[in-house]
Amino acid sequence: MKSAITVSLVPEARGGPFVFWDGLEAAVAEAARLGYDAIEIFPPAAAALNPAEIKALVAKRGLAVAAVGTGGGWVLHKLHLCLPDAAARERAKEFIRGIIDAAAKLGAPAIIGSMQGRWGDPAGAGREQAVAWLAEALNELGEHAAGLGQTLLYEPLNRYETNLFNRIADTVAFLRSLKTRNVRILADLYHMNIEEADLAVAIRAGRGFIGHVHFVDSNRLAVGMGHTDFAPIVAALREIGYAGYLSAEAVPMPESDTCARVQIVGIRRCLAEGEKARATAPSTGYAESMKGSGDKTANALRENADEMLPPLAPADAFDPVIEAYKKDVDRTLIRENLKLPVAARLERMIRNVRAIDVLRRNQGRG
Ligand code: LER
Ligand code: MN
Repeated sequence: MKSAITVSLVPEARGGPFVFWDGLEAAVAEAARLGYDAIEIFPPAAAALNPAEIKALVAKRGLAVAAVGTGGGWVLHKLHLCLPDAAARERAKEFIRGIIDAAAKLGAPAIIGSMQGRWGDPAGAGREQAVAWLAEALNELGEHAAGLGQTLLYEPLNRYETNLFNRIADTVAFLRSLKTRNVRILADLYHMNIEEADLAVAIRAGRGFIGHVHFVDSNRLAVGMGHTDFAPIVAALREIGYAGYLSAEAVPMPESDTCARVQIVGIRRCLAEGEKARATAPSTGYAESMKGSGDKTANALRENADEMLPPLAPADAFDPVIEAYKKDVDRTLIRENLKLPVAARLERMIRNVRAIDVLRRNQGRG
């Protein structure tokens, strides 16, 4: 499984669950620096994406594009696939089609989340009619994506965001009823935490259908900041052979940088601990710090994130030669070193620098 992190290019969506907000270039640089595999983009529209530029930008940092959201059509234009007006539904499809095209050029699938809409709202169709419209749209758009060599992602949302499909098992049954075989499920752990009785059971029910995962804690914060038990979830994903992205569609608390750092540590630990390991999402100290409030909470979390992560390279440090060199390096010593607390690592480093200094001086004498 691979890691991804979200970047929103839609200022109007502020407050939404996207980690980075300061443009693609900054997001890609920071994601690469932290060791993510990919970014997931939330654009205002297809026209805001320049596939050639984005491809070059991510390739330069060794990243990929995991997926592209279509929710800008809802946030900015109040479009969705179950609107009673046929012309408005057509505009919604057109909006999504544009993003499918741009995403395909980036080697990524498009996501239908909030653009699925809901029934009965306002003075809209009944459930049966709305589901028929949704099915028609997914058949059309799913086949359009297939023609470009991409799947289309459909995301069941929680009951406060849609009244169409809220649970994985119901979504599987719905997708089985479609003519297209090209629509996959986006399993968002935040929505699932609200709707499913057991997240691991729900994931198993999605076998063969899950194509993307929004991997966040119970409160939609970074992994380790809530109370989700990640071990059975990761075990279930492994069991169904899921090899896609675990994408951070998280609320950037206490701010983007700390959220991104806590999340990557969380993903690594979840994946490293394996199936048999106890259900330990990383302890960020967040739960304890919640006994305090405001700045105290945020500061405790920042400090913990610093403790948890190995020191970071400077932002401009990506160098393909170094990356190639690193592939041949024995990492055992580095890993052992990283297990030590920061102070002990610093002490070792000072000792080594002193030893090198002595060697140099002795060389000078010889
Ligand atoms: C989109 O991925 C999502 O999860 C929704 O909650 C956005 O409204
Ligand atoms: Mn989501």
